[in-house]
Amino acid sequence: MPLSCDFKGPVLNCAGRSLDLSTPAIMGVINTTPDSFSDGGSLYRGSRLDIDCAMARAREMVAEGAHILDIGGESTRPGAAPVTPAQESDRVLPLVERVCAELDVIVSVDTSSAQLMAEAASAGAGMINDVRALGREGALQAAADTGLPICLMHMRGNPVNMQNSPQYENVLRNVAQFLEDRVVACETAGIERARLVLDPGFGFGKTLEHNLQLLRGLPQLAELGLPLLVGFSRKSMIEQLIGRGVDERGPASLALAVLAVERGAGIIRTHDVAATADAVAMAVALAERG
Ligand code: 7PJ
Repeated sequence: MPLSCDFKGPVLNCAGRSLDLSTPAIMGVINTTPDSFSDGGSLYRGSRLDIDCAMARAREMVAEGAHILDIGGESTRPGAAPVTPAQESDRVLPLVERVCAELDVIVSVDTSSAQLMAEAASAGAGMINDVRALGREGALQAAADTGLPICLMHMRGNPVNMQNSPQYENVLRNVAQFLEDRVVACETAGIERARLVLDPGFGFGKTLEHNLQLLRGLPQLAELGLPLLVGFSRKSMIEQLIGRGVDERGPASLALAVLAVERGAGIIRTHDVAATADAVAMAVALAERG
């Protein structure tokens, strides 16, 4: 199969920094949670986030080629303890402030909290990434007011119940319809289409078969005409396919990143920036040579 050379994404204005999606961009994940599934607690000393350690990780990811850093403070792992908006802001904002002040990178804030969206934008964040697609009370308005690009992700159910035998009539069509409906809700709230990025939400209320159908169907999702963000990094679909524990899923995550780029993904969300940047650069270089 010839590799697609059809990236042609737009340039997004992320609080004054340009995100050029004419080739795929790398989004590095920084969790300020004590309990995320793959790297939770790695930035903690005792019960507190070690902000210097988090800054060192952020600096390293930028040096490795991250275009965006996605900073989150809510674990969406099944069974994770819920956080209040105040707790989430306490975890995330100090790091957002420091990264914006010290590093030349686009900061994305991974949140469903209207409060944190507003606060992060004031602190200089350049993008909002919401796994609930602005479904929470006040989120549409808060996101609209920031003027920032927004990633709308599909999730079936909520993090507590999402993996209890999720069912779809046709997962690709259902996810596409959900995302289109959220785009319309955004437009109604005053968020222009050109500010939106879409994500099918791999692993969020999906069986292995659903995830595979969505990966196969990425080109159809790309036809919605908006950039696609995908996150496979270290997710359990890798264990289901080739039996790797969470610390051994890096190489398989690269394979998925390359396949997603071939199918039109514009932003790859990853815990492993250097390796993913190389894998994606290789896919792009080959595509450019036909
Ligand atoms: C995703 C995310 C994803 C977007 C998480 C993890 C779980 N945001 N936040 N897409 N996953 N847009 O890091 O594996 O797939 S949290």
